Amino acid sequence: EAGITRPRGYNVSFHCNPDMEQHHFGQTHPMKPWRLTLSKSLIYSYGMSFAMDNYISRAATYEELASFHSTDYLDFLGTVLPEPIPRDLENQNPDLKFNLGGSDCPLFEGLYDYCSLSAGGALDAARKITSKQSDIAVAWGGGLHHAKKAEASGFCYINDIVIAVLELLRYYPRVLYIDIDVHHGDGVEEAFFSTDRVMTVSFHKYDPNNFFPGTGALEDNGPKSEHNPGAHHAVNVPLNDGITDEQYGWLFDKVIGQIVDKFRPGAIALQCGADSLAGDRLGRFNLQVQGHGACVEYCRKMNLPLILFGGGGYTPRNVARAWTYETSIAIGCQDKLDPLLPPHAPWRDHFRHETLFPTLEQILGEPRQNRNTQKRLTEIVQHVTEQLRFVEA
Ligand code: TV7
Ligand code: CA
Ligand code: ZN
Repeated sequence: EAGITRPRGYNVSFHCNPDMEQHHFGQTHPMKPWRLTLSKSLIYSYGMSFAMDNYISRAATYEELASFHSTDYLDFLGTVLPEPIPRDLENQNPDLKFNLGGSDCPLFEGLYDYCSLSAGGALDAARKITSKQSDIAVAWGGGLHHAKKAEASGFCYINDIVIAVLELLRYYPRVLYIDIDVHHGDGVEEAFFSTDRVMTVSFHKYDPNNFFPGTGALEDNGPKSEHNPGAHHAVNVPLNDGITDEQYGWLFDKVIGQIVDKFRPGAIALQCGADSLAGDRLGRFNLQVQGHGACVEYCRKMNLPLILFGGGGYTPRNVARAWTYETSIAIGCQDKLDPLLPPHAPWRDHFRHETLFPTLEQILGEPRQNRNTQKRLTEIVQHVTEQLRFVEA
């Protein structure tokens, strides 16, 4: 069988920086930057680096970070010292400056470097797209969708997505942002609340009282104040526990299909948070690697410039599976991958306790009870159809 070859006239770039992956949020914190190392070694073991342009991303500059974030916040982020002793686990002190230093957004060694490397990768990806050197640019170290202009939130300090989309907006009249992380993409939605040049779409688990961040109801479509061009340009797809590949794929087709037809974006930014997979430590859905990857395949088939961002994902071996599979979709070699993980690889230990012969696509974990009815999913699609009547083509 032929190996993985590079299709002519079609370029995928891969942006990462090993320095980013060395950082630690703390022993018990669910966010593990080394999942990026695990993903990358799996991607490389399949030989995919030969079919992509590989770049070590640089750190974003202060000025680049300031394209979205306030200088007060950046100055504090750049000078604040790591906390010597991790505080109480449930510490959500309301006095925290910029929401920094609680248990969700701890102050750790090298925090500013971690943040600027994440944003640097996203920005490098955006520039490869705008210079037309890449058709698809992959930045698994980005996707930190909760960060606000002057506030850290939900493991996110710098919103690399907003910074990258702002770069895309210098070249494209309209950009479509899609978010398949299990959490609501609130930071990106809010950043573009008052423009009709970005449409944001988030699929997420929604339970205002029991699931972070509690926003993203079906009816929340951007402030409907008078003369706000951004009204109707936020789409929310609130879901319940246990959604399956079949249902999610159906919804994704219906929702994104209509939006692309109406909004006609010049580029797509896709946040591929892997916490929407079954078996995720924080997630609630039943998506398999195939169902999660089908969203990437759907976007690739639109034949528009595309950036793939990472995001959440708290069961590292499943994150590595999904992002490896999705990198192969970007390249277009998904049908050539050996379903069995390559043996004797250094990362193999992480999969060992599952089964003797772990595969790329089969993830382990008890499926959750599916609490999504077809009736509700149809309602969601109808709401989006009605919402799009207010959007000008
Ligand atoms: C993009 N869920 C980020 C998702 C951010 C989710 C939350 C935790 C959590 C934090 C820990 C920890 C945890 C097992 C899970 C209201 C609280 C409840 C902290 C204990 N274990 C993304 C953010 C979310 C930190 N936060 O979308 C240290 O779970 O629900 C909350 C807030 C207060 C704080 N406590 C949780 O995927 C990247 N945090 C263990 C140690
Ligand atoms: Ca989401
Ligand atoms: Zn998430």
